[in-house]
Amino acid sequence: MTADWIVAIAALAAVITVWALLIVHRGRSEFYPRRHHTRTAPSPQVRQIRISGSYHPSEVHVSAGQPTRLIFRREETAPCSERVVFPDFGISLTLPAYEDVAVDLPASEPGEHEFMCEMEMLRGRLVIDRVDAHRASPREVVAS
Ligand SMILES: [Cu+2]
Repeated sequence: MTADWIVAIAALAAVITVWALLIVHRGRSEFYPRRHHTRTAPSPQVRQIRISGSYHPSEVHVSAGQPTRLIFRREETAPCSERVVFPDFGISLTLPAYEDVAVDLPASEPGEHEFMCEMEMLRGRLVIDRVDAHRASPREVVAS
């Protein structure tokens, strides 16, 4: 009678131990790849630029050290704005009218980069701010 109880409790303890080990193992294998994934593919900082006679806004600020996605939307059919060129990044893209076109730029050092139409009549400027300068902006202080 007593021996039966000891066997039953030992069996139960073994089942609980295996179950606990499985949960810990599953938790680990799910947790680590997810962290790794967010580190290799950080989400870009997104800015929208509307084109109608000129770039709106014509000056776009982003933070250094983070990839950037600029979404151009050409709200006109004037052929002048058909292409946007980023000479510093070696990018030249056709912008179909009334469509969103994403321009992905790598994480960069602080600095300024012009963008323009093919004939250089429309001009815009991408300003990459130092991260601490960006943090000190009034909007960020209010948000924190
Ligand atoms: Cu032009």
